Amino acid sequence: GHKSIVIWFTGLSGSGKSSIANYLEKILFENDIHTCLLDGDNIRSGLCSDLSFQKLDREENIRRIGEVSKIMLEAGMIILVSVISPYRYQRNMISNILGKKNFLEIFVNTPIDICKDRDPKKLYAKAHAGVISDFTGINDVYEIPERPNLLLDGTDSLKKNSKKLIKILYDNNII
Ligand code: GGZ
Repeated sequence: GHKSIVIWFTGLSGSGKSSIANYLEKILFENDIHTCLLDGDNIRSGLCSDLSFQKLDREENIRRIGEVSKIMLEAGMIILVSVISPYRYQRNMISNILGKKNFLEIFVNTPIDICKDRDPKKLYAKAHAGVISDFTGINDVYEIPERPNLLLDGTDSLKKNSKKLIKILYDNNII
């Protein structure tokens, strides 16, 4: 058996949050651990398709994802959340709502120049060209976590980062 927890990945677009979350989910699944993955990119095409990237809408996006996480937590799952979640106060608020012992803040720290080089959807290029306004890290804020439960280097291998995640889950008696 395992305990339930919310593993909250925060970081810039292109930092590698979703790749790491997907990789971890696969490992957990192979070990018969039930998970649920909430990915900003997917959620924004469904549950939050009415929302923009302006401050109030980002707050509403994160609020809803926090509430869904809470429901899933009560269902006993391990929830993997991958969203930029740029505002420190709001990440802290969700941690308090869920209870600190139920929430792991994972900061995927990748230098913005590397995110720009990766730019899989050419969003950084568009932001630079002024086609997209309010783009996180270019013309919108990202507040780095001050005391994340775990700091990952987004340029490290998925294998290395997933090992650190498995360790923190083990150390916290989750798995
Ligand atoms: C940031 C944007 C923007 C703007 C579109 N700013 O890397 P992606 O492409 O695939 O995932 C990003 C996703 C961010 O959604 P989140 O729900 O995680 O953001 S937040 O927590 O701030 O609400 C990115 C894409 O949407 N995207 N426009 N202006 N990211």
